[in-house]
Amino acid sequence: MKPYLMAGSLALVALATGILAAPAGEGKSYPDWVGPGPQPGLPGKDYTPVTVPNGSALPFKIVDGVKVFHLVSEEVEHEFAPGLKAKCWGFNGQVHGPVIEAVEGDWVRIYVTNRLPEPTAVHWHGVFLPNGMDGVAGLTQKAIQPGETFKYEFRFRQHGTFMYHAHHDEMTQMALGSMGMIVVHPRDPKGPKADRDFVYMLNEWKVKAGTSRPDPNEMTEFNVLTLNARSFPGTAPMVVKKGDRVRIRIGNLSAMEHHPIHLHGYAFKIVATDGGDVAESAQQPETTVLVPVGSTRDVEFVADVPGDWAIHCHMSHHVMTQMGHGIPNMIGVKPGNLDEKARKLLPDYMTMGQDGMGDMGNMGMAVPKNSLPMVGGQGQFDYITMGGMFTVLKVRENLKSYDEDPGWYQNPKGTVASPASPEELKHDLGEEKKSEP
Ligand SMILES: [Cu+2]
Repeated sequence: MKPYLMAGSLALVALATGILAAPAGEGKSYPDWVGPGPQPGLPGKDYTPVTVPNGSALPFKIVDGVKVFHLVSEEVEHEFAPGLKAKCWGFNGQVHGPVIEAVEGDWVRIYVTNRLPEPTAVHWHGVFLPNGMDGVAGLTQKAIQPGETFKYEFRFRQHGTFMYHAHHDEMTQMALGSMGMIVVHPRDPKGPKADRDFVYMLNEWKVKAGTSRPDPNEMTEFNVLTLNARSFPGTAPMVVKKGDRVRIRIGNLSAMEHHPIHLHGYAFKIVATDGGDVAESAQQPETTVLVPVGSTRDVEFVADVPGDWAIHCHMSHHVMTQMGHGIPNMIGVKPGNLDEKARKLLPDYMTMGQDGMGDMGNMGMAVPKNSLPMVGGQGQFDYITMGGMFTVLKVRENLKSYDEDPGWYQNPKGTVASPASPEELKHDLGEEKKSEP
């Protein structure tokens, strides 16, 4: 008997005798999850397919009613943002791997080919499955040797947002990017359907400026913080129409840190975790969702206010990039003509920090080859002094296509913060215009 059938038969017996409860919040059991059967999720798909900014969903074939996927674990030359590339470990030529998308009830067969220089295994994080399909090398299966292809098969008997990741030499393989997201749409959806369904994986890396291999030994000083393995200004915006119901699914497989992801201009509700749906009565309104390491969070809101709304990790060092670390603190230092003198020897020299660090992004100073400046990218009004885990939610009233970046938001007249006039200062604050200092 195949191991999964054996495990499944035990589960059947357990279900019949009431030992094994149905998954919390599901309200029903799936006694048919032990083997291939009818595929209720396959025909009419009453769901909005996922949108993966800077990524994609994994194509599949249907063979005898089974959704067949193929993941290839391999080294990939990956670009974090224009200017910084590194040799990472991903799947199917991408970092991170493509999103596995299915419908609750689908029977899936996932082949995993190992093209890494060392053994691996793939774990399906959060998914209820037979023990032998859990993907923990050594514990539940033999490791997949370089050149080998293993077969995993199980039925998705839950819906939700899950993850997959290497579960062998985890510290190295995950630090190099061996991970991806899994989205299982409900078979019987309840509540309003999302018009836009975005998926993000959060991660943190140590890539020393000027090098091209992420360092898996790092425990504290991560200097490349990513949304779907991209760092702003390398992150694609989320484009939505005014009035869209937006779902954002966020997973975190960073080595060490949790990320509080903050959305401007809106409050959302946390509707699900990788443990299941959150009961409506327990959905608190929030503007920031903390996504702990090894967890997913789904948030939902209706995008009813047009604009270019920032969404970013609220840890201020997580919206920095490589050059924001290990530099001397020069705030308050009066450099006098030091720069002028130094430039005679080093034409690009510039003392950092007389005005904070905001001058580091656009100063045009030579940064080491293959590295990113400390922060940012050009915005509509000025330089944006955030990088790393930062992107923009673009909400538009008139939108031709979700696939096109609609450009910067054209604010209605009189709705942009601007310099105060002498008349306004006098009228509201009683201040006379002072002469320049
Ligand atoms: Cu963070």
